[in-house]
Amino acid sequence: MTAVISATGLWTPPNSITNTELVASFNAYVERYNAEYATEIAAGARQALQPSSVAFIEKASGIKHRYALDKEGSLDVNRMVPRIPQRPHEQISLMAEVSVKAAKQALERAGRDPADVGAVICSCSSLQRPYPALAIEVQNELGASGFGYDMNVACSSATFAIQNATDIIRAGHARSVLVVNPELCTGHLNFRDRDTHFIFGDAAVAILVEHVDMAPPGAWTILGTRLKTVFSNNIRNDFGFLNRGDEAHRDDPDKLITQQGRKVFKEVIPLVAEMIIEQMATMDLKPSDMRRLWLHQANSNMNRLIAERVLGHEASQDEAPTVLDVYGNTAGAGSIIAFHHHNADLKAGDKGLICSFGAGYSAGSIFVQKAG
Ligand code: CO8
Repeated sequence: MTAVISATGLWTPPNSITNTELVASFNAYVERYNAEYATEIAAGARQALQPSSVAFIEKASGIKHRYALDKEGSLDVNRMVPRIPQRPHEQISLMAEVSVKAAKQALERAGRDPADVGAVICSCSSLQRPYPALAIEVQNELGASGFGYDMNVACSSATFAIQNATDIIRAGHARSVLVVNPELCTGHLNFRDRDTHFIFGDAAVAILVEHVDMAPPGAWTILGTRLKTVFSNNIRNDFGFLNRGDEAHRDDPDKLITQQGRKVFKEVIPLVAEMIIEQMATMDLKPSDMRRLWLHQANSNMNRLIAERVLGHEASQDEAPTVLDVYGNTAGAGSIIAFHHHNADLKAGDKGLICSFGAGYSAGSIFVQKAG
């Protein structure tokens, strides 16, 4: 056992949006759109938009609220995009700022001096710029040593980065690795799309992964990791620097997240459940050995079905805690938020699983055991 999770940190935006508020904004937009195009809609030349519903959202996803960077701009029917003023180069960039907030909490919880951190990985669904790497800005802001780099694996960004951190430690390149996972999902969410407008929220997490010799009290030993990817277009975002080469399509809806939710639901459940069960067999772990599952927070029905396949019975909230109702889907941060809020009560020797799944498709599992 080479590496441990020494501590985690969480940054949550100050404002939460309820389903009622979100649906009111969306339905006002629908009403206005349908009135504006009433003649074309009546002539069959254009499709009327359908309203959203709180009851559908709660039944289909389990989401009740989500935190948002800018509630007002996201809900303003004349805008429906968060207001995020551009910052001068001299000021810390937004994604680095929220990462640093989460990171400081993780470092403080571990009692770690930032100068002892030897590598920073910033891993998330969407990076606000290609370079310089946000991780290097975070490294600089904290006064960490060593090196930093960015990576992106959509909803599996945090778990893939935890495996990278473990590999860095195993190879001896650094002994203390800070993973930050800033997920400002409302920045790439289409608040005018009924199928996705309710799903995502904003948050940032930090995970301090360290050599076992440095483990503070309450650390979690990393017993094993596994990553899996299978290509799929069912969750896609085509935003990128090449878009400027085709002005006609630069602002098409596919430059924000689009997904075939039902297909994702059906295809990802078996993929993830099989991956976990196979790894448990390899590690000689029985379902009864698993004290808690901290699953990716995309959909409560998906989590119920995955947990049931892994444990062999319906999981209680204690066995597979949900934070989705309060946070919505925070992409890579979801399983870590669940872990952050729900690991302190476990005892030394208890085993659990942090598991992510999402676009790519990508899935990552990190088996952990509470150290003595
Ligand atoms: N209100 C009312 N009705 C609605 C709404 C709404 N808001 N939305 C859809 N409907 C309608 C549909 O149009 C459909 O109508 P009809 O039957 O007439 O065609 C009906 O409701 C049923 O629709 P669905 O079959 O789509 O409903 P589901 O029960 O499948 O629920 C979900 C939809 C909630 C999206 C569900 O399928 C789901 O959660 N799937 C899994 C999705 C998932 O796990 N995605 C992973 C995403 S995470 C990731 O990797 C992305 C990373 C990048 C982050 C980016 C942040 C912006």
